[in-house]
Amino acid sequence: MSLETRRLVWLAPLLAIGAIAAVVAYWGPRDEAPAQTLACADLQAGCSATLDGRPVAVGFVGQPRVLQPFEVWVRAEGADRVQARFVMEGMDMGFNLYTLRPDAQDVFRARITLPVCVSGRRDWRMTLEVDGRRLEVPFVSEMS
Ligand SMILES: [Cu+2]
Repeated sequence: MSLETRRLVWLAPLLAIGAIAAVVAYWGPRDEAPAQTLACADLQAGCSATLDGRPVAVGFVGQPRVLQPFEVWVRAEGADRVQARFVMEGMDMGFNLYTLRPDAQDVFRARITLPVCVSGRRDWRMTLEVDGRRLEVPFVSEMS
């Protein structure tokens, strides 16, 4: 093996690793912007926040009661995509992701059914995603 070939033998895997690392860095998970939290005392009345300079209002129709559908509405003028995810801190509650659809008045709505918590916890967090911007809305579900 010539010196040149030996150098290539060493270099090729390094280049390959470098290329893979670059692809992972480019396509891999992005650091999401820190989510904003909206503490809403009365979600039946609705609350509003400013998300990335745009006003967003959110509320519930009906009480969030486990296994009984209630509605989430979001007003976010000009929004294309509104999704809501329901999680419990430190507990896997399954995949509770809903896409809200705009009604005739451009209010985004979805009917939600929360699963039963095996620990009997009622502290939920709704993560609203409005065009990729996240708004965390903690709430407590009603006793069923
Ligand atoms: Cu739970």
